[in-house]
This record gives sequence, structure tokens and C-alpha cells, in this order.
Amino acid sequence: MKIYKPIIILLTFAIIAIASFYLLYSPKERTTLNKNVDNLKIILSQNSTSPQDEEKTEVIVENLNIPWEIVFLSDGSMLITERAGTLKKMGNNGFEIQVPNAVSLGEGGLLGLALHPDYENNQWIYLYHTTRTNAGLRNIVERYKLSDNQLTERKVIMENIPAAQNHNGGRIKFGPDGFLYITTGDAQNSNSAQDKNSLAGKILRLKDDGSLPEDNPFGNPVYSYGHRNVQGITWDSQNNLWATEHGRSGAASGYDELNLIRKGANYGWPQIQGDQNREGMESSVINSGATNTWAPSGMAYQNGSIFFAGLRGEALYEYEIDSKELKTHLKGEFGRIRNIIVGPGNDLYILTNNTDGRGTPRGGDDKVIKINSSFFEGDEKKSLYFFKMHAMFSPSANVNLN
Ligand SMILES: [Ca+2]
Repeated sequence: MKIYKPIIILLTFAIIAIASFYLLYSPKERTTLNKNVDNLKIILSQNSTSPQDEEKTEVIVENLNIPWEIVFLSDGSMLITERAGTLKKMGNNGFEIQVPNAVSLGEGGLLGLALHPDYENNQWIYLYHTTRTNAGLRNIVERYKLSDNQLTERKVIMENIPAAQNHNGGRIKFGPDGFLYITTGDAQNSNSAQDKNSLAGKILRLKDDGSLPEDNPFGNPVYSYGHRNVQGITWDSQNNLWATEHGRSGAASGYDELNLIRKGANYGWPQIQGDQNREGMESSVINSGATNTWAPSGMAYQNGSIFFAGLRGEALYEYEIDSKELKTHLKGEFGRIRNIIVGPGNDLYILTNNTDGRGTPRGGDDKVIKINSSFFEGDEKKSLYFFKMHAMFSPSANVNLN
């Protein structure tokens, strides 16, 4: 019997090792994270769209209905808004909530979502949505406490933002200064963009309780004006604020803009567009030109580049700040792209937008897609950067996400 003892010990260790490996990496185990969300499907295996892009992108969530914003929580789960008014949580303790009084109409509906910088302690979430009032259709920003999968303690942060079938803005984000930035559209009344007393066609800035920061330029919520329809904002590593803006539409579409936002500045709509200049007005950093349309929406900064999503352009655009070069990624591969965010482990995630009637839905649309580090292979600077970031963050990021 004595000679069997080491063999039994070895076998026991081997069984434990194999069982641990199976439990850690089994797809079945991973899908339990999503058990509370019925009509969504988290794809856990590598999922490539075409052979040349194998391993460059990975579909994380499928079957969303006109998603607009995505925010990661610290445990790796995601909050996603859908334009019809649904707030979804994917991952741990997933849920679906219908946001009260959210009205989906044209480009309006439940749009932006932001977490308070101290969300871990106060569970405050901010939502931007279209709603009906006695005065007609308006956009509103509300704060709720998200506790026990319910929205409670509603507080109105900003109301009576002009709304319309089109041009509703809708992005909300907390800036590095701790203030809440809100982007609005001209609500199809272009002259309101030049009116500093109108909330339409603006980037607004408020304190977290909706009150005015003391140093707002005009003594009201307006931070910058002369915007047609801003749907994307982000800050670079120097805390400069960047914004995307939709240019003219219709038969003569084009002149979509990437702007560097200065407090109190006028971005020209509808007086100037494209490369035009006028005293007292800011020209865009770059624009898409008279014949090209990006229809830019959400944006994110990473490693010297401003990334922004293209709806009609059906691409992910990357503007390198130092080289002033614009790169086009994923052209046509996933259809219309609504948003790009920096997620756990500093990885980039995009949100598609093919289910709103303007695009051509593909199988599984709409989706959250992770851009893997291999996406930037061949780009020496970014490959090195991703290698470093993954070395630093990957273990926890992978556990959180899967
Ligand atoms: Ca402009």
C-alpha cells in the first residue's frame, strides 16, 4: 500500500488542477453572470466578423435595441441605455428598468447616462432623455439613486431643453473639474444655437446637484454655443475638452466637425461651417468636408488620439492630436457606430447602431464590441502602449468582464 500513497496524492492534485481550470474557463460558468437579462446574450468566446479581423475585435453583448450609452461599473458589469427608454445592466445582478416618462421619438428618447464621480458611495446616476411636458416635447436630465435595481430619489438636474424629431444632443459626462457637461442639439431651430439664453445647440455645464458653477461664462448653464448637434465629448490628457458635431444634413450632407471646446466660445452654427472663418467664432479642428459625412457621435480619448464613432460614416475615426492625422478604422464592418468608450483595462469598446431604422441590422445587432489590443498591431506606438496597459491591468479586467 505504501507505494500507492504518492500516486494517490499526485492524482488528487491533478484532479483539483483540472477541475479548477474547467471552472475558471468554462463558458457555461461565465454565462451565469447574465442570468437575469432574458433577451440579451453575452458572447463569451472569440467572435470575429471576417477572417482578417480574427482576434482584433470581440462581441461582448448582442441583441440590444437602439443602444445609446454604455458605462462600466467597478465590478466589470455594464449599464446601457436604449433609446426606447430601457436602462439595462449586463453582468452581475443584471436587470432591465423602464425609465419613467422617457419618450422615444425620432432621434430622441433615453440617450445619455453618467455616473457621479463618487458613485461607489452615493449610487447616483444621471440620465438624459426626451419627455412630454405641458409645453410640448422637451429633453431633461435627471439624477436617480440606483439601489436594489431600482431608480429612486429622482431629482431634476436640468429641464426644458428644447427637443424635436431630430437634433437632440444627449451626451452627458462629468469633466475633470467635477462638473456635469451636457450636450444639446438645436432641435431643428438653427438660430437658437446663437442665442446664449437658449439651452438648444449648446454644451452646458452644471454642478452635480444642477446648480450653476460660479465661473460659467454667461451666468447661466451655457458653457459653449453655436452648436448644431453635439453627441460626443471627451477630455484629453491635458484636460482639454473635445466635441463632435453633426454638420448640415439632407441632400448636401457633410461638414461634420471635431471641435476643441473653449469656455464661452461660439462654434459658429448656423453662421459658418466647414473651413469658413469669422471674427468671434471658432473654426473646427477638422471637418469631414462638403461631400463626406461622418455623422459623429460618442467619443473617447486614449494615448494621444481622439476616437469618435461614425453613424452614417459606418466607421471608427481616430484623430491623432500630435500628427493631426485622421485615421478611419472598421469602415463598413459593423455598420453604424454610436459610441466608443474606454472600459476596464483601458480597452476600447464600441456600440453599434443598426436597429433604429436607418441602418441595416446584421445578425445579433445591436452589439457591444471590444477592440482587442491586436487591433493596433502594425501601429508601433499603440501596440507598445497596449502591451504595457495589458501587463498592468489584464488579469483583473479579464476576470471582471467574463
Ligand atoms: Ca462649427
